[in-house]
Amino acid sequence: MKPYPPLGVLYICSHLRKKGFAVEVFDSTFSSKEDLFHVLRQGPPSILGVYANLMTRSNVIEILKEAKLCGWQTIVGGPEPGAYPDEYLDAGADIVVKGEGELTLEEILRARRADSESALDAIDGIVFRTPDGKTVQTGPRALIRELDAQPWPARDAIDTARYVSTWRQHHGQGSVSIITARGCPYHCRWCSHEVFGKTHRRRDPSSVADELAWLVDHYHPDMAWIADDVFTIHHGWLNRYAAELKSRNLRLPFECISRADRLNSQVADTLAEIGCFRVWIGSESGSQKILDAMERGVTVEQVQDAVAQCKSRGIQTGIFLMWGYEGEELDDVEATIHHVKKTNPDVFLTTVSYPIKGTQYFSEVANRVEAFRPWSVSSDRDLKIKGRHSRRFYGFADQLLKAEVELARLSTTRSTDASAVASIQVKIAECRRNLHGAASEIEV
Ligand code: B12
Repeated sequence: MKPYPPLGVLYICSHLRKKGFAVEVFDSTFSSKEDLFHVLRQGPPSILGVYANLMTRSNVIEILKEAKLCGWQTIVGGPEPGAYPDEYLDAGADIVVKGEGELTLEEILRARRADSESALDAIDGIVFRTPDGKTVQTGPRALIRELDAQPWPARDAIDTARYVSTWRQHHGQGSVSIITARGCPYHCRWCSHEVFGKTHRRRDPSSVADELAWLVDHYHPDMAWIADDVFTIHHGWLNRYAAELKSRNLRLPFECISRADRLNSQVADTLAEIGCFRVWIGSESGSQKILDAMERGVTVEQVQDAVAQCKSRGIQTGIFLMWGYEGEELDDVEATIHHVKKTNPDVFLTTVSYPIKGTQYFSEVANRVEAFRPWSVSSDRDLKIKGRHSRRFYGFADQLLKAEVELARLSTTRSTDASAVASIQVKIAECRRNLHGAASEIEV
């Protein structure tokens, strides 16, 4: 119940509409697969584009199958299909789009309009099969040169107001989302760069401020989420954006994601000034050895400092942590626990690392990766990495982390209840025993 509109699809929609194509968006957030199938069956069949990421794979495959049965031509895009083109073609996609979708789809639709089958060869950024079953992958799609020349996402193509009201109904505050940039130039080995590569393009700060003002006028939100990979990456841009907001007297509370090395006291001041109430930071591990193995490009101390800078300005902090990266052993788990206690963010979220196809991490563990279930009904999250600690081990690590942080927080409150402390201490001892006991369990 914290839904956000699919901005990538809405960007494609506004682009194609501007170029004169008739586009409708079926938004699955407030709908069901049956509703979609009803639309597909009703027809008349035309061209269906489907967004896929690693979590939506099995649903997308069902949709492709149904669409083919009803006579639709199918195109699939988003961050996952480019990493598995053959599998998506086998599953019923006529064309897999790699990278940004706007220009590629425009060219595909033009070719379809001209009924020119052979023209597909000349379209960059796609994978398709010839009538004799040969897979063809065309050249790489160049990135859109000027983001500011693109229309804003077609929020009118879906029921955007319902997203805001759903937020308000469940959390007391209505939220909208907005993107100020595309792509992340950093090299973290586990991160998927399938769509934008390791590039970074920013929008003009005045255009972003205009879009935010428009969102406020149209949807009356109480807050916003900036869905960039690293919102504070460019400090000069941030200052210009802050000036644009000030000149419009616009201050909508927002949350965003950043990197510890792109946050400092001045950035934290600016964030607080323009309404940032929460920053999410990828912390990943409290062990420098593991951060270096990830090529994260950040130190443990930078994370601690960035969280402190934000907290001292009243900005809440959330950190992401990852268990089970290559080389992580008991000492590293303990280092992470120590780090989270010392950093004391408002929220911390943990995941057991999983190799996303197309990343350096995936290549590194590829010869040890095994799927539990067939590709079409699983995701890269389900991949087993042979030789790594067991799922149970990471479960105990998680329990220990939570118990240790709870104790650390209890000790800082004035009226500490001695019996509560004693019971957490017992729990910590048990978690640590379990963790050490499971240290020899290896995924086989
Ligand atoms: C915002 C976001 C979220 C939000 C999504 C809310 C929303 N509805 O927008 C939340 C927090 C919910 C989320 C969750 C998850 N996310 Co996320 N998320 C992002 C993020 C930061 C921005 C997405 C975005 O708006 N991008 C901007 C638009 C313009 O780009 P785009 O969506 O990719 O669209 C372009 C192309 O892909 C293409 N395209 C898109 N759709 C289509 C359709 C067709 C037919 C065609 C031809 C082309 C096409 O054209 C678009 C315009 O150029 C991306 C990273 C990123 N910067 O993209 C990660 C990202 C998409 N997330 C990712 C992951 C792994 C997840 C989770 C699995 C995390 C988890 N462990 O739970 C979950 C999955 C949730 C789910 N069920 O889908 C990965 C996906 C990797 C992969 N290979 O699939 C990404 C790429 C991050 C990363 N670098 O690893 N995420």
